[in-house]
Amino acid sequence: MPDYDDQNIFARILRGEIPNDTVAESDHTLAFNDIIPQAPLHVLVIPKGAYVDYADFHANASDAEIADFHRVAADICADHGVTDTGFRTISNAGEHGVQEVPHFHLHILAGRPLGRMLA
Ligand code: D5M
Repeated sequence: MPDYDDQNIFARILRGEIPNDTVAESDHTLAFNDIIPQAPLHVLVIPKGAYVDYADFHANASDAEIADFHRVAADICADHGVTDTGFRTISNAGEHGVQEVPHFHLHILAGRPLGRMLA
């Protein structure tokens, strides 16, 4: 796994160097609208800590950070009323997962039929 790059765009958002469209914030977690939305609801949930990807976060974050992260993500789904109609969560990781921003994030997509993900 590569070292954490503290110049990645989500690190810069967390430092307040560039703006974001915040959806939710808690002690350990920030959620904001994706700048290139792929669905009517497209939120990115990120930990405030410096974790490269899904594996790094779940191996090295505290239980409090992990619980907080998933609580924020689940609350966003509930608050936007998509738990009945359905939604998709995705975390791209590494080269094969085609992760562009090397700060762990979860995509929440909802608001339209999303189709089958796997061909
Ligand atoms: O997806 C990275 C995602 O990050 C992609 O959907 C665009 C989004 N992005 C990039 N820059 C911004 C800013 N500044 N605000 C909001 N969203 C942004 P990945 O899973 O890494 O391929």
